[in-house]
Amino acid sequence: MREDSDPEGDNPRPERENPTEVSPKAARVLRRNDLRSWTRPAPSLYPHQWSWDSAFIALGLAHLDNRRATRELETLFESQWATGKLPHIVFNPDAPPKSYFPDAERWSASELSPHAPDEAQTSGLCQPPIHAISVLRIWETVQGMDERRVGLAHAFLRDSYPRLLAWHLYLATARDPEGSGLVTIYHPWESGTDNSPRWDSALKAVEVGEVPPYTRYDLQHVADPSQRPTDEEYNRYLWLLELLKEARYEEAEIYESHPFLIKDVLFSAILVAANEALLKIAAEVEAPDEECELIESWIERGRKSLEERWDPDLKLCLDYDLRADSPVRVRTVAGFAPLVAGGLSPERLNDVLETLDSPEFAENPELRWSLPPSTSPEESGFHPRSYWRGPTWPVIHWLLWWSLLRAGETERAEKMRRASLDQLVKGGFAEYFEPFTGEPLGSSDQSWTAAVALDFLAAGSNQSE
Ligand code: 2M8
Repeated sequence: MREDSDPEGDNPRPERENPTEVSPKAARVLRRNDLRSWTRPAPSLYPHQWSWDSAFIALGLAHLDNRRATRELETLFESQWATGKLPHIVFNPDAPPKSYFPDAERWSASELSPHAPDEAQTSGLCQPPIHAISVLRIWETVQGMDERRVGLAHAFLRDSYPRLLAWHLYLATARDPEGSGLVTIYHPWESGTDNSPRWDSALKAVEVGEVPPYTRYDLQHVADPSQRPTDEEYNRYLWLLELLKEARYEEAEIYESHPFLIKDVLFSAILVAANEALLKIAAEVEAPDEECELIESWIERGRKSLEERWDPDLKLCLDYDLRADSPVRVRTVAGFAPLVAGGLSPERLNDVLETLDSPEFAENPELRWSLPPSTSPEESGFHPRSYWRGPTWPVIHWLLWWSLLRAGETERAEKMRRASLDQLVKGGFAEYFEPFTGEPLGSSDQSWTAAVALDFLAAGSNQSE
């Protein structure tokens, strides 16, 4: 029974955030994971720098220390590949041995690719492009502060702009050679929703060869292995990695031979939203007109192609498997991609909200909080405790909340913000939560959970709660 469903008003009110308690706790999590110029996603499970984690972390840090927030992203930008790619992991040379696998050695990115940076060891993949959204958030947060701080933030905006443009250009070209407006991913890890049932059929079709021996260290850090991907899934992840290495991370070669090529609608929608942010940054730094026109064309193309991936029966947007040449008919939060991309017709917005507010997602009567689980409980691949197969993820709530606000859906957005904070007040800053009980799962003290809590709270104080 949902704790916030109280039609008669007889039950005690659900817990509400108490900014004076939540905010210092969130700040403490970020401090604990802070390694001075970047932040570990979690103290032991994730000892390296992750790309989209750092983007979320920076937008939370912006409310604590704007300079530190800029540093978080600058550190990541220092490891940008010559192709423009922002790598999904930047390895920490001081991480304890045997703490995370696959490690830098297994990726061998700088040995295999002339495009990888020399100074840092990175993975060969990328993750969803939240970065421009985060850079813009940092800029917005300093507005009204003293001249010096605004000046420093503007310098950061100027330095970030070419980095972000190169990153988005890479995604619009190397990751979309068809010019379709949708980004192709090479691995479930690129989606950020690793073991989502979105990838089951494509992974199943991969013929797994000889994977060099390895030990999984992730299982040492969680209470129960069923919360993490299975060994079978890991074997496939590792096999795909071997294939990417064989192609020396060369995009054209990967496109030619790789068995896992998927047009990821959530990744693509985040890119559209990030391009909107980039356009605002371009205006602030007075970028040339041609660049602004290019960014505008990406936004238009992205929205158009997401509309083409809309499934009128499921009332969700679907990924497209290039190898199977078919849409992936699985109901997950990725289906809300058009809301994230924005610019929807009233009809499409209605459709998206109908699905969001249905028992398939946020209005499932069994849910502890009215928050969309990562996978619909009505899907056969749903699992309430297993990572991206069902648990709720605060960063996803942040993304949907922010998208609802942009769509002018302030009441719905506020409901989501409050429910997500309620969940955190009760369960702490966990990586993810069991959707029916609210039990915290995965790593505790997860940085991006703390970061989005800080942004949620800042939005609450703007409404003078
Ligand atoms: C998870 O992914 C890593 C692989 O990249 C893992 O499971 O080991 C995902 O939740 C991903 O979205 C996130 O960025 C990363 C670090 O929090 O963990």
